[in-house]
Formats: sequence, C-alpha cells, structure tokens
Amino acid sequence: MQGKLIIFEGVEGCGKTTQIQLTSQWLQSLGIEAVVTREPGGTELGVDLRRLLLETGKNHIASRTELLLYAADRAQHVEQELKPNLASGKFVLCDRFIYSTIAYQGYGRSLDMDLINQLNQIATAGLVSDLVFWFDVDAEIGLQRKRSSGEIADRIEEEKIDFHKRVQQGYGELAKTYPEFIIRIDASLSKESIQQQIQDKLSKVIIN
Ligand code: Z5A
Repeated sequence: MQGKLIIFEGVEGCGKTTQIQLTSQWLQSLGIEAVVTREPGGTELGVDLRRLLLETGKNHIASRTELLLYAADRAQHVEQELKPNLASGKFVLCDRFIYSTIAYQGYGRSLDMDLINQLNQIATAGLVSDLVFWFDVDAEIGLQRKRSSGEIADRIEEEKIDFHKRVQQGYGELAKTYPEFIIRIDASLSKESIQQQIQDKLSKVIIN
C-alpha cells in the first residue's frame, strides 16, 4: 500500500513544527507508523544545504542561487527519503515542500513563477502531496513567537517585514487556488484546538 504525504506549511513561527510532533504522536498512538521530515535538511546532504541556506553573516546568496539550492535539497529528499517511505506504506509528515518555494522565492523574492514551477517539477519528479495544512497567522505574530522562543534568527527571518508579508500573501493565494487540497488552519488558535482540527481532517485520510 502506498503511504500518504502530508505537508505542513506557513510563515515562520506559525506552529507547524509543534503540530507535526503532536500529529506524529497521535498517529503512533493509533498504531500508524509516521515519519517526520523537513525541507531543507531532510537528508544528510540536505543538512549541509540547510546550513548554507540559513546561516547568517555569510556571503550574499543571489535569489536564483537560493532557488536552485532549495531545488537541490528537494530532489535529494524526494529520492532518498520521501519516495522510499511512501513506497513502504508510511505516513510522511513533512515540514515544508514546493509551496514554500512558491511563497518564499516566488512571492517573497519575486522570482519568475514559471521557472519555479519547472524547478519544482524537476525536483519532485512527479511526486505530489496528499494533503497540505497551511497555518495561517500574521507574519508579525509568527516572528514574535520565534523571538520569544529564544531561537537565534536565521538568514530568512532577518528579512524585512514586507518580505514576510509577501510570503504570507503568497500562501493565501495558493490556498485560494487549490482549496480542494490546501487546508487552511487558523494558527492563532490554541495548540490543542489546532491539533484537534488536524486529527479531524486526517481521520478521513486514514479511513480512505
Ligand atoms: N524556505 C524557502 O525559502 N524555500 C523553500 O523552498 C523551503 C524553505 C523549503 C526553513 O525554516 C526556512 O527555509 C524558512 C523558509 C525557507 N524560513 N525561515 N526562516 P524552517 O521551516 O525550518 O523554520 P521556520 O519557518 O522558521 O519554522 P520553525 O522555527 O520550525 O517554526 P514553526 O514550525 O513555524 O513553529 P513552532 O516551532 O512550532 O513554534 C514557534 C513558537 O511558537 C514556539 O515557541 C511554540 O511553542 C509557539 N507556538 C506554536 N504554536 C502556537 C500556538 N498555537 N499559539 C501560541 N504559540 C504557539
């Protein structure tokens, strides 16, 4: 049986990592094997690419270079992690996927959407997700949460607020375009209420 690829998306600090952990625990409690992974950084090579992409204070990375590095991370992730786990019937919970590239490099950096779509196509080699949860929260609130968590800001978090607002707008446009498989979650709600909504939606996927 083919597994299910479930994607968690949103601006920084939207709460996706928290919800992935809770969802994984819930699935395990039902006896369903779940793999948790992320982009960038879901493979050994990806860990190195993630460091290059997110560390601060290094050489300037041109926008097209950044796009290609995310695509390289994804191509490796799809081959080495996503496809094998899905082929063995597992639930894969993935922190970010192609929608991040559309939102960050497309809306945030204003790179050409056709180019982004072509690269996403090459990187995924036709692999499509089964469901996407979009954690909808104001960019300012997300960044505030990140600052309060005490984590050191990475290269993308250091971008100006207008960049983060364009990213948030990009997610909104995506959710409008693909309402049938991008599920909007009001990420300003409590962690418990968000997790309940995720479980309600995923229960239907499990039955199917
Ligand atoms: N990126 C890109 O540009 N292009 C691409 O194609 C891809 C990625 C794939 C990866 O970062 C970076 O790469 C990202 C986009 C870019 N930009 N940045 N920066 P990431 O995904 O690894 O990291 P992040 O986006 O900064 O997310 P995060 O640190 O993992 O945060 P999060 O998952 O959204 O939230 P969290 O860790 O679950 O929660 C953050 C804090 O809020 C924490 O203290 C929680 O306890 C708290 N929290 C969580 N939920 C709630 C609720 N409901 N209420 C109140 N507080 C909450």
